[in-house]
Order: sequence, then structure tokens, then C-alpha cells
Amino acid sequence: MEPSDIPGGRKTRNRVKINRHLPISPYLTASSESYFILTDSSGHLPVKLTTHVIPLGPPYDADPCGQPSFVPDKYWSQRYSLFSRYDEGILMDQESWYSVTHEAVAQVIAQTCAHLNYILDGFAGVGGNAIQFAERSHVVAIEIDKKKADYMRKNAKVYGVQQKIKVIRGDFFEKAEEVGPVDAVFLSPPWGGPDYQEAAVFSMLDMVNPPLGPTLELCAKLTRTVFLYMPRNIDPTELLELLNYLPNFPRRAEIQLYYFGNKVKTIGVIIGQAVQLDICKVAEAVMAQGIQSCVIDQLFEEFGSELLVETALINAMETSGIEECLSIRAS
Ligand code: MGP
Ligand code: SAH
Repeated sequence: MEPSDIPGGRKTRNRVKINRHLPISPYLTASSESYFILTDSSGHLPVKLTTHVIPLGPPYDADPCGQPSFVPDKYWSQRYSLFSRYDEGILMDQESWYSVTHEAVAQVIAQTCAHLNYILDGFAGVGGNAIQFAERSHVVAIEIDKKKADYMRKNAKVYGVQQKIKVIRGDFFEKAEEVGPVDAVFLSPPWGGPDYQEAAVFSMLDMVNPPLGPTLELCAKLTRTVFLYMPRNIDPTELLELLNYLPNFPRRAEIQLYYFGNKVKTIGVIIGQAVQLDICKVAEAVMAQGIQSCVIDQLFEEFGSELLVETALINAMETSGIEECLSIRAS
């Protein structure tokens, strides 16, 4: 550990970056749960959009006492939002201050995955997500950086969940296959630092490092569910391209918007088996966006029961007043 990582270490003033409201995709402006269908030549993807208002928790605290020199005021004042037990011995290095997942967001993510027994956190940092997963599930946490892996072990002890996290220090690309099959892989990889905000649109395939394509290809060998933690300026239509790397995954996704006040701070993207879709709402989205026979064929394939899909489509047809749906299916 370096002296500057220790709470109470050296301190000088840091410049505060101005808070900006990044424009976000028009797909991602829901005020409550909604559904839409993404479509391109490769196929269709029903997406459930959910909103999560993050409770503000302890007030931001700008008291500089104990602030390490390398920590900007903006992040220091949010320390109890990052880890509510910050004062009980939480350790973070420089990169972690801007990349750790706020505790209340990590709780929403872990709650979404609470029915999954065994989760692999592939880029686990100092444990912001892994600790919350471990409150509900068994976790294997891979982290390439030795210092962060050591800090994660200590942070897990602060939360009393050290027995439920197996920390592996190493490269995701070398260690993941050793872990074997898991119920889900959680990925919160580096986004290239705070400069992700400079891009009007953050490309998940081009701007994540290590590149997301090969990461997903490896995930597809281990699981049928991935959970991505992403910036708020992603383009949701890129999900169709991500699916090319997940050939055997069920084509279904959920996008979670994490609201801090009226601002979407970050986004969760779940793809695959663990996504629970309401077929009636999918059918309504199909109607609202215009009907294509291939979308309907895919629904029948995806949801298995013909009766279930037909009933949902008939209901949606009645609600929307559109009548061509089943005749397209019949033709
Ligand atoms: P932020 O850059 O502090 O955004 O990141 P904010 O506060 O909206 O910035 P502002 O200038 O608009 O006020 C917000 C959150 O995104 C962080 O708390 C982290 O949870 C997450 N985050 C940020 N970065 C740069 C990364 C990253 O590189 N990787 C991961 N996994 N998460 C990140
Ligand atoms: N969710 C974490 C933060 C993750 S930040 C938290 O809340 O604490 C992304 C992390 O990925 C960084 O800690 C970085 O060291 C790690 N990382 C980068 N490349 C990696 C690789 N190839 N294998 C494993 N970890 C990697």
C-alpha cells in the first residue's frame, strides 16, 4: 500500500470538473418500465428498459480531513456513496476512485441477480460490485492488478463477506476459463478513464479496453447471461452487434438506467437467459413499432409456447387497433 492510498494521507487541492449532463440516446429516456424492439438485418432484440432511482444515502461530505492528495474533491465528497463503510477501513487506489460502482447501484445490480447462485465478476477492481453480489450469491472475482486485488480482499472483510468471494489475481482472458460454468458474468471493464464523457456516443465495441468483443466471446463459453456496466452515453442499437459475439444466447435484453436525482449516472445492460420479459409487453412493442413477420416468428421461437405468444399478440392487437398481425403470421 502507498501512503497516498491510506485515508488520512497527504492532501493537496484538486480542480473540480464541471458537472455536465451528457446527452443520452432517445431510446433511453423512459420514466418507468418500457419495451422496445431493436432490429437489423441480423435479427431482432426485444429490450426491457427499467429505471432505478438511486436513494441518495448519506449526504455528500466535502470535509477534506483525510483526503488523499490524488483524489479529486468531486470523488472524495462522494466517498460514503461509493462505500457506506468507507470509514471502517475501505481501501481504494487512484483508478478506483473514479471507476468503483456506487454502493446503492451495486445493490440494485446484485438484487437483479439475486436468483443466480454463482456469479463471475471479470473486472472486479476493489470490489464495489463483488461485495454486493456476495451478500446474495457466491462470487468469483478476477482482478488483474495486484494492489486492487489485495484491497478487494480487505474491503470484503470490512463488509464481512470474505467467505463468499473467491478473489483471483490475474488476467480475465487467462483465468476465466478455469472458473468454469457460471450463472452470469458481470463485466465492468475500464472505459478509458473519465474522458468517456468527451465522446458524444460511447461505443461499447470500440472504446472499452480490453476490447469487449473477445471478452464476450469468452463469456459465451461460460454462461448464457452477461451483465455489462456501461456509461450513460452508449448507443443501445450496438446491442445487436454485441449479440454476434454471443451466438448461443437467448435474444433478450434489459437496460437499467441508474438515476441520481434527474440525471442518469450509469447504465446496466443484461443480455441472455436471466432477462425476464413480459410477452404481453413485447407484443405491444411489436405493434407499436410496426409488424414484421420475421419478428413474430422470432417471438414464437424465443417464447416457446405458441398459445402464449398468440394470446399476447391478440391482446396487443386489440389494444392498438391493428389487425394485420396474425394474418402476417398465417401467410
Ligand atoms: P463519473 O465519471 O464520475 O461520472 O462516473 P459523473 O459523476 O456523472 O461525472 P460528472 O462529471 O458528469 O459529474 C460515474 C460512475 O461511472 C463512477 O462512479 C463509476 O461507477 C463509473 N465509471 C466511471 N468510469 C470512468 C469507469 C470506468 O472506466 N470503468 C467502470 N467500470 N466504471 C466507471
Ligand atoms: N466494478 C469495480 C470497478 C472495476 S474498474 C468496482 O466497483 O470496484 C475495471 C477494473 O478492471 C480495473 O480494476 C482494472 O484493473 C481491471 N482490469 C483491466 N483489465 C483487466 C483484465 N484483463 N483482467 C482482469 N481485470 C482487468
